[in-house]
Amino acid sequence: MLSLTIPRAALRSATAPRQFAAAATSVRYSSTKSLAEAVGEIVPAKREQLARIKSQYAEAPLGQSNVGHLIGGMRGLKCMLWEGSVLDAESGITFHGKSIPQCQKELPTAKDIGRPGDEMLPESMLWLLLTGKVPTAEEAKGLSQDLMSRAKLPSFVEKVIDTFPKSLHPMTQFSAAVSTLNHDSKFAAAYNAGVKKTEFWQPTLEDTLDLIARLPAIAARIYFNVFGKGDGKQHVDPSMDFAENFSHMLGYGDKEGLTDYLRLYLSVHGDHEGGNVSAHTCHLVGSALSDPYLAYAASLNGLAGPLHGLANQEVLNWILEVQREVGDSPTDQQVTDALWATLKSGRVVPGYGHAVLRQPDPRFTALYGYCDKRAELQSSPTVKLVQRISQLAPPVLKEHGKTKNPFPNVDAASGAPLYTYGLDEFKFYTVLFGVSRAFGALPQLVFDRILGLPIERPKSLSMDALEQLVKK
Ligand code: FAM
Repeated sequence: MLSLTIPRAALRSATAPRQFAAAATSVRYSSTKSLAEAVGEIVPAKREQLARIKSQYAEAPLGQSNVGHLIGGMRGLKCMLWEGSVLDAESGITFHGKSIPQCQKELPTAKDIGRPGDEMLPESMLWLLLTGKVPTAEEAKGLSQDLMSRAKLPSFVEKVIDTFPKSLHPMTQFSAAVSTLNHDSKFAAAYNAGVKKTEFWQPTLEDTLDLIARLPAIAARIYFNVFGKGDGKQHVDPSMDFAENFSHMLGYGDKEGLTDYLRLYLSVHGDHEGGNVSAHTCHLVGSALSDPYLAYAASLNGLAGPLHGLANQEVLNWILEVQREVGDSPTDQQVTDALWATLKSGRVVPGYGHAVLRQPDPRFTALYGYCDKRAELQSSPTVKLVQRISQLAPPVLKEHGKTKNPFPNVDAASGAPLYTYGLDEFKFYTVLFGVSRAFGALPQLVFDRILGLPIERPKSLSMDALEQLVKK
């Protein structure tokens, strides 16, 4: 059992101790474990497993890489370690072996920690991703309160955000603000003070928790500055959970349906194995031992691309375009015509297709399921149109014949409930995805450092060098 001997203040100090002798978290609740203690418990087994794999299987082939991989975005190439989740083309995502419906059944919910709401807590998902174990309700609550105790932004970061022009895309503001938080990185301070490599994971975990805790305040400040909603102030109520506080900061605290939706949204968007652009970027940049703030800011820049996270903004834009064209009660033919018009104009249908999945995305199914449970969403024309398109688009995309997966992905469903609840500034939607992706990308940085994974450095070739090689 690890003892909690390092005060948080010492971790903040630029002269961090040479050794992180203990997992560090000052917040402890009754007799439950802190997350740092729970992670500390799995460290020896994880290291043993890697040592075993290395000694027994280092030369075992994982399939061949070929020229198609090199010029085709490395699709399907098995070349990354990622602990939190694995994505199967047919059955979708599992988090340490648990599907989304299993997580919905097993992970502590808002109600389990005494808050109004039925959805699993993103805090519970974070615990699962970092430890492989389902937390007890007390552990989930303890983690929630720990995060709330770390949520305050340094005032200089608020000032930096306030200097951004309103016209600067919220994702650019978000990534820039996250970068500035590295001023207080405990990992960077500990590294500079000479902490041992085997102990890198501890200040990385501290930064991970600090960063996740502060993302809502950054997002809410940007939301207030750009769209004038919420109050931009950081009122954190320690009795509330992460999503509830976030919802209040954004100005939607009175909307229980939106708050509960945010819990589900943040939980299912967190981790989607390692190869997607945002997750991979965090791991890549972190492999240079850049601190978690720098690694995650880079990740957000990848998430801001329209083929990745920005697709949720694109979807809503496009849905409203279609809605304007076909009205609130369209015929199937009108919707099908609108889909063909998009494809014939050379655009992609946003929210459809996936680089790995070959079935409807289980994240889509979970968010769609939420709409089915709430009367206010069932009656929304925007939600109805999203549901209609999810039935009509797959045959159109199959007939179009290009995409390998004609089914909806998570972004097809995520925006319409937000829109219906009044969070209708869809330029902000990818920021919500960005708050969530931290729950998956940052835990892997902790694993990277538990395992002492090396700097990432694959081999590239010029076309001339490639031709010389294959013609030999
Ligand atoms: N509409 C029209 N064409 C599509 C399409 C779509 N939704 N999805 C794929 N295609 C096309 C694709 O552009 C490509 O055409 P070219 O050969 O002319 O380049 C062809 O079908 C083969 O692509 P693929 O192998 O099926 O997909 P990729 O693995 O290359 O790309 C996606 C995967 C997700 C980038 C792609 O399906 C797409 O652009 N979808 C729309 C944007 C979107 O929803 N992105 C969000 C993905 C989401 F899961 C996330 O990351 N948040």
